[in-house]
Amino acid sequence: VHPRRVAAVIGGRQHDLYAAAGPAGIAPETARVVSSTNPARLSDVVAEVVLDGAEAIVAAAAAARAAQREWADVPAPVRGEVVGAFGRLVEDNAETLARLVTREVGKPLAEARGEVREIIDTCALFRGEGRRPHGQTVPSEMPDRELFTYREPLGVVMVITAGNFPVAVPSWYLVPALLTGNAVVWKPAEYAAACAAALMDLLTAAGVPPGVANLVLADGPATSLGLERALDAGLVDKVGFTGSTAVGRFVGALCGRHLQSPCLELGGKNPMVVAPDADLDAAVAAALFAGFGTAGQRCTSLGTVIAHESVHDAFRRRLAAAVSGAVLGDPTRDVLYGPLLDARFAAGFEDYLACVRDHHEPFGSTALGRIGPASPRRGFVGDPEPGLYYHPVVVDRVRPDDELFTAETFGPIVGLTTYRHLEEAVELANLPGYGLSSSIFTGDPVTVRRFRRGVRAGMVSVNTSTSGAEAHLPFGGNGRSGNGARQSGQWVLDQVTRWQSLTWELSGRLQKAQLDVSVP
Ligand code: UN1
Repeated sequence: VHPRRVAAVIGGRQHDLYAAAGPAGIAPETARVVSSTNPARLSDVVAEVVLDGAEAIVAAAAAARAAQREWADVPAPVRGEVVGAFGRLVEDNAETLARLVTREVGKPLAEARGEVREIIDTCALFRGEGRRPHGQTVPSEMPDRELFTYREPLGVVMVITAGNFPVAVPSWYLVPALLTGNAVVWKPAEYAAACAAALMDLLTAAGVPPGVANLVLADGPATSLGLERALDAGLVDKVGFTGSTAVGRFVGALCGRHLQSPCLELGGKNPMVVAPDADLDAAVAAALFAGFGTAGQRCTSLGTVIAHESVHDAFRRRLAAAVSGAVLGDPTRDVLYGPLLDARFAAGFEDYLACVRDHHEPFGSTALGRIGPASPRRGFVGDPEPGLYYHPVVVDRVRPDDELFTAETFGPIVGLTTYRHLEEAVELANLPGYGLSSSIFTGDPVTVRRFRRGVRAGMVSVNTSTSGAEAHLPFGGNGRSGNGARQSGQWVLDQVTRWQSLTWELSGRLQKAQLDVSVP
């Protein structure tokens, strides 16, 4: 299979390195080509990716600005039909798209299919929302006066996404932003560029006009410079960012200087509390999926299990058995997890393994580090050698001052610690400073309520996994996990629209609010 060449799409036209100068007048020498490879077989180049410089981001934002007004004038129900058509196209191409996700980022096929399903669900929701972006009628304090509210698009939304959910998470931003009449510039992760190009093709085929959706590929420094210039030039009205806390801080500061509040979806160190009355088998099944599914590379992945000391030993024993019995490997097969996303993520994960080697009590696996001929694993399917496969690790007795307790590791590693009283469990759950997802295993409603109210997480699960939120619930976090913005469902509308009020005087006189109010 020849690798696909992926280049920016600006104003509806492909910007290719070998074109003399791109459609946006971008000089070809500012671009360079990198490969996006299959993490399960590194010799398999999925895409050749043309990375542009900062000027491509500015050009894309300008193209979006030019196209947005006309798009906003398309009636909302008609924009809803475009979103509906996009959902149908995703459905018609679901298997191809899922296989591409698996090939490019190594996600097991079943999960990739689920990810594609999440786009279809999002489109189903927002297709209907095209007929429902309701404003309000508000009573006036004076006679013969009408008050209304309207939702208006923001203008240009810049979307910057990670590659662990290369198609679903971008659609959480793109679909509602487009539905409400915004134009978008999307900068996906370069190691997921083929997935991005496929999604972009489907948006175009669904009838999103040229310039209304633009795709740019750029590395971190070019993206931040381009974003800064586009903000300076007044070409971006909102930034949606999914990625690390460190980059989120940077994006937040940049937007703050332009008096903008971005939608930040950052990391997590998601806790699972196992109470004394917990169903331990259910808790182990959830810990296995949440901690090791997607190779621990979801922002909602389980970080630390906080088990009551009375159940710690039993839980530890069962989790160890479940982890060592898990089937890993080739993501096209029926496995718990496949390779890590990309070489950079593997290198980052190795750093955490180094601190496990030095300080901790690992168990649940026979080895630490990369799975390969020198470090084989029972229950591995496929050929481990050419892929970025890692042993699963559980580390017992993590303490609050351990790096592992606070850092988002983004790999197949789970910490275990104990508590005595629920207050202590809540404190440990909040201690790393994140606040994305959390879960508790108990049958006691009073315990659930106390945990829910005490934990900072935007998402709380009871008797189930920290990961795997449904696509129509508010998704997002606080603290190191984000700025309180919520995605998904109707809540995301507040991220992509602004409220406008209308005061309509019908009395023919000047009636002054607060001053001309007569209360009998
Ligand atoms: C992410 O990792 O950025 O709740 C999103 C979940 C998925 C989304 C994860 N629906 O685990």
